[in-house]
Amino acid sequence: MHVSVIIPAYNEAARLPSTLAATADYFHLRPETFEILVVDDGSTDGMAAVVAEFAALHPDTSVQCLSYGGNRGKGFAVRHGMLRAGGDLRLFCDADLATPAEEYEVVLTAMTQAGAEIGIGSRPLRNSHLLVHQPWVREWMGRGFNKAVQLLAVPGIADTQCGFKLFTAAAAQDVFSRCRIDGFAFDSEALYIARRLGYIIAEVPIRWSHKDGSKVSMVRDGLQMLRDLTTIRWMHRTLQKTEEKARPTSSLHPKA
Ligand SMILES: Nc1nc2c(ncn2[C@@H]2O[C@H](COP(=O)(O)OP(=O)(O)O)[C@@H](O)[C@H]2O)c(=O)[nH]1
Ligand SMILES: [Mg+2]
Repeated sequence: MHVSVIIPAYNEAARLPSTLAATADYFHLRPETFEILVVDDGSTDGMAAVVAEFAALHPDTSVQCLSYGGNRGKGFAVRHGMLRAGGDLRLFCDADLATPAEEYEVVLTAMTQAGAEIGIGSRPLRNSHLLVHQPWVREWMGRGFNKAVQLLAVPGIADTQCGFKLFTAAAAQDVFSRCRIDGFAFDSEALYIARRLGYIIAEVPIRWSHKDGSKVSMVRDGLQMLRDLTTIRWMHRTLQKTEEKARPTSSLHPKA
């Protein structure tokens, strides 16, 4: 089994060295082989050089920085990484490791038990462990956004926004090749498409700590997220009719 860890990153030169080290240390202890793909979302802080330096210092670790120039948004960055990754399993996680890399195993186990192709970290579940909360305004806005998500795109998922999601290769390919939202509402779009295609999603309680240094603007990004959310069902309205099929099989959970 080969795992791709995709880190969408915008001006994360300061946070990346410790994130890369923690991720590599964790995966070196696991039985899977792994690669780390940092997707440079148009950073201007010398981040690519930081990744190159890490790679040079750690020849035993496969670390690459994928760049395309320009700041396209987290959704674009995750999609770019997911579609270029080579892993049988593809994880995306935030550059600040608000969800520690160790939660990979928790999500994978839950996914396997549920027979799911997608496992998503979730903060508001009873067994989730929020070590450090977000500022209350942000937490409150997150809850409000989730109500809108439930209404407009994916009912029944308590937290679509956690930056820690694991996909089988087939699910990643199927879902992200259809995603179009470039901004922070991309998670809801991906889960909406996944449901339409019949994939099973396991929502998994994880450990999570708020990290300072968020670059999300509550007003500008929040409004854009709401706008994008309202387009999801319309944008993918033909999906069910033309492409819904029997639940796809995956290498992780072969049907036979
Ligand atoms: N703010 C921001 N983050 C981006 C962008 N593109 C990719 N990211 C990454 O998205 C992840 C989440 O960003 P962060 O600022 O920690 O958001 P928060 O924790 O939700 O407040 C990080 O890994 C960012 O580097 C972008 O255009 N803006
Ligand atoms: Mg963060």
